[in-house]
Formats: sequence, C-alpha cells, structure tokens
Amino acid sequence: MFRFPEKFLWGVATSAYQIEGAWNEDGKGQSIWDTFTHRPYTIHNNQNGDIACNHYHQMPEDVALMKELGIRTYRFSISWSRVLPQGTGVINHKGLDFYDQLVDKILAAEIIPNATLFHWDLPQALQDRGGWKNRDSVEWFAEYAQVMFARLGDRVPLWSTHNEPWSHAFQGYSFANHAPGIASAAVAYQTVHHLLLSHGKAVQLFRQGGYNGEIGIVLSFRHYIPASDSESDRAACQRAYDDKVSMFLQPLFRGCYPEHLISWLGTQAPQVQDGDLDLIQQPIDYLGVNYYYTLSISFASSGGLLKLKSAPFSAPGWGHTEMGWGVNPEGLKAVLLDIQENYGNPKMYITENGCALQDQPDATGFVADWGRVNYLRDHLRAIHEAIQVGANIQGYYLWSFLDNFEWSHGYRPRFGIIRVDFDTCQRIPKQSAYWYQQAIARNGIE
Ligand code: GBH
Repeated sequence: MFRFPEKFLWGVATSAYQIEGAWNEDGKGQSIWDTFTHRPYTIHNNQNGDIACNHYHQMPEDVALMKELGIRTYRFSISWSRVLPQGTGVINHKGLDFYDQLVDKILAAEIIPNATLFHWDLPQALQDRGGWKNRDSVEWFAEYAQVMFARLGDRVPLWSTHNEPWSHAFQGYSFANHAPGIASAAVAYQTVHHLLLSHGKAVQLFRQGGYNGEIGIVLSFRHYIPASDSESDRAACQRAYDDKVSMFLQPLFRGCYPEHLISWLGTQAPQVQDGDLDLIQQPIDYLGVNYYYTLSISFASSGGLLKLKSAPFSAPGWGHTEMGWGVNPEGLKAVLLDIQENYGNPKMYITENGCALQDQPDATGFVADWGRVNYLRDHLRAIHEAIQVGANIQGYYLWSFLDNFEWSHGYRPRFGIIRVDFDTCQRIPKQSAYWYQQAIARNGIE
C-alpha cells in the first residue's frame, strides 16, 4: 500500500467549454471556441460544444456524483463570455449566478473549489479587438479577474489564472488547430508574453484585494528525452525543454526568458517592456502541473532548416493511448523532481493527468476501463515516489471527471472516469471511478 500524506487533495478536473454546453443561453456571449467549432471542417466530424455534457443544466447532479465518489477538490474553469459577454464592460448576472451556485453546491458537498479563470475560451468580442496579440488583453483579463475575485473570492480558496498558456498560444496562434486558428509563430510568442503578463497582473490584484486563498498558474509539462545519446539529440532535447518549459518557468520563477531561446528566436522573440518581468515574477502560491506523456526528441532538417522532431515514447510494457500519446509514468516523476531541484520546490498540485481510451461499454452500459486504472495507478505511484524524496506535492486532479469535448478531436477520445452518453447526456461511472473512490477512501493505492 502506498499511503499519501494526510492532507493530500484528491480531485477531478474539467473545463467550461468542454462540458457546459448552453453556448448561447442566459445571455452568454460568443467565445472564440463557438466561432471556431461552427466553422465547417474544423473539428472531427464537425462536432462542437453547443451541448457538450449539458453540465450547465445538470450541474447539481454532477456535484452529487462527485460527492458520492468522495472527491475532495474540484477544478473547473469559468467561461469569460458567460460572465462578460463582450469580454469587458457589462456583466451578465445570470452567468455570474451560475458560478456562484456551482461554488455553493461544491462547498455544500464538502468539496474544495479550484477555479481556473482562463481555459482558452476568449470572448469573441475581444478576439475582434486582436485577442491576446493585443497588449490591451492584459487589462481585459485584469477586469475579468477582478469581477470573479469580487464575487467568489470569499468562498473559493484555490485559483488558477491560466491553463496551459503554451497550448493556447501555439495551438491557437501558430499551429492553428485550436481557436482562434491563426498561423504565425511570432504572434504565438507575443501571446505567451501577454498571457504571462496578464497572469502577473491578476496575481497582483488578488494580493491587493486581500483574498484568503491560494493563486497559481497551470502549465503544460511533458518529459523530454533525447532520441539517442548523440550530442545533436541531446541539444535538440535541451531546445525542446527551453521552448516548452523554461519559456514559462524562468520568467515566473527567475524573472527572465531563457537566453538561448531568445537568441534562437531572433525576430520572433516577444517584445518585452520595462517592468514586465517584475510583474510576471509575482510570487505564486502554487504551480499547477499538467502531465500526460513523454516525447523522444531529435533534430531533423527540412528545407534547409533545422527543426525539432518529436516521437511519442512509451515505457516498456505500455502501449499508446487513444490520443496516440506514449505512456511513461517515470516521466511524471522526472518532471516533478526537475521542478523540485531547479525551481525551488514550490508547492505543486498535479492539475491534470489522465488517459483517453477506446472505452467499450458492455451490454448493461458499464465500462470496465482497466487500462485507465493501470495508467492512473502507475502515475500516482510516480507521484508518491516524488513525495517520498521531498517534492512538495499537495494534490492531484484527475483529467477528467466526465467524458467531454476533446477540442479538435471532438467527442471521440474519452478521458472521463464517468461515461457520458452524448445522445441522452446520461452519466455512468466507469470502473476507474470506483477504483478512484477506493483510493480516496484509503488515502492510498496498491
Ligand atoms: C490538456 O491539454 C487540456 O488542458 C485539456 O483541456 C485537455 O482536454 C486535456 O489536456 C487532454 O488533452 O498541437 O500537435 O503540438 C493537453 C496537453 C499539450 C496535448 C499539447 C496536445 C500539443 C499537440 N496538450 N499537445 S500539437
């Protein structure tokens, strides 16, 4: 039995656009994800989040299910355009009331709410003003954050500013496989800078408001290993790490962007003004760690340019998940130990970890997802090992509570420990939900 520290927080995570639905109800404004998914041939099978899991209407039932499983903390995100339909200015009180009621229901179930301000669904009205490319976005975000702190700050003890700024900046503004679907690497790096600046600004406002809780940021981590021992592969690996990890951890914890990276980027490097890095470097209360997979890295030349090449890496005995991602629980431990050793061992929550499978329900509709149980168990063992060697890890949020809208992949990959029938919106706990319930009850795993 691997026992966890007494106060370890066992949680589940979701995000607004992926579960809520009700995309145009009760005064909600349009977000860039509404726009993006309504564009034909953008998303797998032309699917969208118009209804998603219908969580907006089934919220009380969902919280009751969490309570039944013994969940101790719930990480959700707030839809900015539900609260501020135009992004700034007029408040939509019905939208704000929804989150108010959600928080009250969560607290009544003795679950600790962890609210993420931005999980990628920017109000379309702000995109029309340039989105995150526009430096004014920092002020827009500050206004929105103030509204949320003022309304929920008395009851929400855990806040996250941004979810995976890397993913939003690059998938949204460079690879264009996410909203807003813009393809420009230079804009993506500028977006990173504005996302980080707005994070710093929100943290500052949170401190000034004297709120009692903890505030942090959630980053996307992968473990990178060189494809071979060659000098070139090791250099490629370092470059990937700088681009995806140091790019965020250095400004947040050391007040600078990685030098190598900035010179590599040349004219694509973000424009930084005096004082920006001081704002970004505001001390945070915790670092949110999202980890799913490990990549093996090398250089490949394409058209005379040196490019990074990555391949999924699976530890021996593991296959790939439904996303095509490799499985490597040791990679999570490596990520945690790296943060412990090189960034001052901040308080950490694993804010996302989980796997997509081709879940097959039996004749009764039950899903015996033992593959997911194996994935979760071995990642939790890796976390346990990291805690044993002193990494300051206080909790774990399983992605995801419900099967949901997996962005460009639509509803095909199922990440939930609760199955959702997307025709009826019926919820059925899977084997993994019962396994997790037992882990929480015992505060440990086998
Ligand atoms: C998280 O991102 C998200 O926060 C969550 O909303 C999502 O549902 C969940 O994980 C499962 O995917 O454009 O080819 O370079 C996941 C981590 C990191 C996965 C970036 C995709 C880049 C793919 N993501 N990765 S690519």
